[in-house]
Amino acid sequence: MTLQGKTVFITGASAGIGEATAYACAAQGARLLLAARRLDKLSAVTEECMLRGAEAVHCFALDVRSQPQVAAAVEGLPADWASIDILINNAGLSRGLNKLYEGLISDWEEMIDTNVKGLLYVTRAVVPGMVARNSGHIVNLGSTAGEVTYPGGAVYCATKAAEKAINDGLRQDLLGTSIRVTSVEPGMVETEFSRVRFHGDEERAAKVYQGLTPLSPTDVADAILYATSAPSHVNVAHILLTSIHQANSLLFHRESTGTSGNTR
Ligand code: NDP
Ligand code: 8X3
Repeated sequence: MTLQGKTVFITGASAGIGEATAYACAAQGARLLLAARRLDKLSAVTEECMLRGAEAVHCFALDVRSQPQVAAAVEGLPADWASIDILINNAGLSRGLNKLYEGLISDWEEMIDTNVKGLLYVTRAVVPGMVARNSGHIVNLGSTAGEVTYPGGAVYCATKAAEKAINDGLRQDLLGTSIRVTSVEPGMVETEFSRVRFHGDEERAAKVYQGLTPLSPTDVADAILYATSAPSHVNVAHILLTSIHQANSLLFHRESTGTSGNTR
């Protein structure tokens, strides 16, 4: 199966994994609905998607933390964009790496509101249409962080453990329909993720990837395409992928120092 002519809705398409996934879908001739808060970045991604072969692109500013905004955006889609074939719930972030008892409450709120509640709001707005058409695929972005908790990451890890539970619960609730549900769970991917986590501290963010080869956003887009292009009777439930320099969310190997451990 290819994505030719399919309508694919990607949240968090202005950067990183969402952006790379938009390009991968564009190369297959998909119709792309792209959303994020930064419209200037989305406009640039839109242009690039058209150059790479997208059939059409409709982009719009969206903050997934606002349920009324999410509901209005999905309800207000132009008629020729209303039938979403694939939803990629990618918008998400981490904030801080503090010990739990020293964590910033505002960081916790932002992660939970985006990664858990935002994912739920978008799912709730889009999936009823899929059920009515008995057709669709939801891909959720999880993480190795949802498998194994690491120090300083309790709340981020909890949001990704929640993603896993929501992913599996949704698949159970859709049993008997033709709708598929997949969780893609990468280890470290070099994107804006660490810059966002450390509130713009570029130096600290760069250290996360020093001396090892992280996954690229394109590696993750490839995993998403694997799941979405499987035959229609195949539901890929989970894909967990890491770079060769990572065993799980607690264990990395830094070639520069020849050491392995949790040195995030
Ligand atoms: P980036 O920071 O590069 O991209 C995050 C995207 O999410 C941006 O497009 C951002 O757009 C969007 N976003 C953030 N908050 C909101 C919001 N409230 N409403 C709408 N869009 C929002 O990070 P990644 O590409 O790395 O992360 C994408 C997903 O992958 C996340 O769910 C992350 O948890 C997950 N992940 C990342 C890993 C990594 O190591 N990088 C590993 C495993 C999973 P904008 O700011 O314009 O709104
Ligand atoms: C992002 C990967 O290990 O930095 O989910 O939390 S990690």
